[in-house]
Amino acid sequence: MSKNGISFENYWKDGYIFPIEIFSEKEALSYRNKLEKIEREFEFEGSLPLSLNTYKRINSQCVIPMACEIALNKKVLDAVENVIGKNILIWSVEFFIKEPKSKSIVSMHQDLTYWGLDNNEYQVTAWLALSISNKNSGCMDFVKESFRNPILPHNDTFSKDNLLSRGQEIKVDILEKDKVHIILKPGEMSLHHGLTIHGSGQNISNDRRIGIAIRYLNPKIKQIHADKDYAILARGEDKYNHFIKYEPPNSLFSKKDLDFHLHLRKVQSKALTKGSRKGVNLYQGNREIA
Ligand SMILES: O=C(O)CCC(=O)C(=O)O
Repeated sequence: MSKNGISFENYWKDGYIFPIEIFSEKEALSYRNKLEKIEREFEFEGSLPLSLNTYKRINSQCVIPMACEIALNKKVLDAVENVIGKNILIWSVEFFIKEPKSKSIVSMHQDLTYWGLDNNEYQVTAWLALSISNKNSGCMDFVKESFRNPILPHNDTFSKDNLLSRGQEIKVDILEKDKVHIILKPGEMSLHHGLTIHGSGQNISNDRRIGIAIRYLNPKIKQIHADKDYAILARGEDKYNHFIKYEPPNSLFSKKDLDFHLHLRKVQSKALTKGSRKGVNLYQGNREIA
C-alpha cells in the first residue's frame, strides 16, 4: 500500500489503476474555469500562429502554464513515482476534449506505437478528469492485462472524428465485454501503461468531457526515432540526459514558447510520423493537430 492508500500492485497486474483522487471537485472546477477562459480568449482564428486546438492537444506544457502546473502537482507526482520511480520527466501534456453530443472518439490503440521510445516500463500516462468522465460522456475504456502484449499492428484511419493524430487503430477486434469503463469524477485520475489497449466512445451527454493526459518518463528511457527530444525535469534527478531539459512556461503563449512549441513539433514529428503514409502533412487542414 502506498502513501496515498492505493495499492499500486494492481497497476502491474492490470496495466492501469484508477480512481486516484487528486483535486476536490471545487479545485477541478477552478482549473476547468481557467481553461475555458483561455478558450474564450484565444479560440479566434489568427489569435495564435496555429489553432488553439493544436496547442491544447500537443505539448501544451510548453505554452500553457496551467498544464504544467497540473503536471507538477505533488499528488500527481507521488502517484506517478509509485510506477516509474522517483526520477520523473514530463514529456507531454495533452487536453482531450469532447464537446457535448459530438462525434469525437478515440479509436482503440496502444500509445507506445508511435512514440519512438526504447523501453516499455519507464513511462506512464496520467489522465486527469476536469469534468465527469463516464460511459455517457465518452470515458476511456481499457482492456485489462493487454499491456502484456507487444506493440500490435495498427492502421492509420485519419478519420476526422478521431482525436488521435493519425486516427491510429489497433488491427484487433476488441469485444465490448472486454472494455473496462474508466469512470472518473472531476479531480480524479487514472494511470495507464503505454501498451494498454484503450480508446473512448462518443460524448452523448450535455456537458463537455475534459481530460488532461500527461506523459511521464523515467530519465533512463531513450528516444530512438527522432534525432533528439525534450522534457521537463519534474522530480528527482536526470543522470542520463537522453532528453534536453527545458523550463515550464511563465506566461501564456509567449513568443519564445510558441517558437519552442513549433521546434518541438518538428523534432518529434520524425518519431510520430514514422511508418505513416508517405507525404502525410501533420499540419494540414483539420489534422493540423498531428
Ligand atoms: O481521452 C481519451 O479519450 C483518450 C486519451 C488517450 O488515448 C490517452 O491518454 O492515451
